[in-house]
Amino acid sequence: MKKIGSINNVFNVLSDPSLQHILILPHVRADADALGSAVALARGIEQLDIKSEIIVDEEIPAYLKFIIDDYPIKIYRNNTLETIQKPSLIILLDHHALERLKQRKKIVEKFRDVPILIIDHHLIQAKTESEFRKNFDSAQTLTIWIESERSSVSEMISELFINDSLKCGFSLTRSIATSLMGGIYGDTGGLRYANSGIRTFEICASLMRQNLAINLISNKLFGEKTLDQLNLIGEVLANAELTQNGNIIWFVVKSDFLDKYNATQDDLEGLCSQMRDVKNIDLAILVREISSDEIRVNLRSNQAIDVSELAGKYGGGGHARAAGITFKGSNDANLIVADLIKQAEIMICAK
Ligand SMILES: [Mn+2]
Repeated sequence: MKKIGSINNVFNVLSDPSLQHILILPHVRADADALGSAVALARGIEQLDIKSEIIVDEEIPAYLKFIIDDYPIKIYRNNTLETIQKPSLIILLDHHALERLKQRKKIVEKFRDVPILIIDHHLIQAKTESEFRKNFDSAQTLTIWIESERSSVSEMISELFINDSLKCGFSLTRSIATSLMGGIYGDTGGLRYANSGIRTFEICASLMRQNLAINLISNKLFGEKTLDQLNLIGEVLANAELTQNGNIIWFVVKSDFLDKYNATQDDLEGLCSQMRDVKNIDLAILVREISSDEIRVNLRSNQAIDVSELAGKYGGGGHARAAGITFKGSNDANLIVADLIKQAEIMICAK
């Protein structure tokens, strides 16, 4: 399914005068889009004199600090569950599955009677809305706005600020516009990917009226790499392997590889997209050994293959051109690659 609900659902929920405190939960390993949309939405909600709170799973990566612009984001700790105040609404942002909250899933489970609002742009595996709703506790009121053809959730949240006919009371500031533009840029690779539509450009034009420093946003997201990071990319590209047809490129990042370059998993963001930049590549696969019992796979593609469908075969998901999978338990990275390539080749041939 590509779409459930509409922006009007969000408007109706946010206009409820009894709202006092809204909790915003972006997906685990929050990226530019998840954080940009969360901070913009939180600031918009505060303009309505409603308290808002963002809780994430891990520290904010340094290169995304500009998107936060000093907004006080809370990081989930051992005592969070005991100390957290009961919200009047929980918003799931840039995802639509409780599993993508990781440890914060416990918050939703604790507040079973608190309504949930979902705002997302990922493809929906369920065939119907009622099938989708079965993934949630039936006691919980669920309001949904999912549009999988949107470039980013930041694009969707922008509508709340710039769509005058809505009259939601949000007003755009330079700080909010920077967060939103950062989110849109993050998910579209700087407006280069196929997910950038006419509406994306119209929204970017509206955001630019806030005198955004687009060069600084680009630099933070795509530039400003240390020499170690660039050397790491160099080694990945020098050693990446190609299938016989030359249309699938892949690389396995072992845990000791990162130590060599003083790198962290954050430094691998965007790397799979760079592998896709190789000419005539239909699919790029980056396999990362996170720990002895976790392997994470990034998939990037061109029109030859829908990687959200490929990821779906392994319990992962995402978008047509960018998706991911997490394998838990002890797995052999090379066997995972071999199987992914086999499945991908079948899908590419069938097209
Ligand atoms: Mn996104």
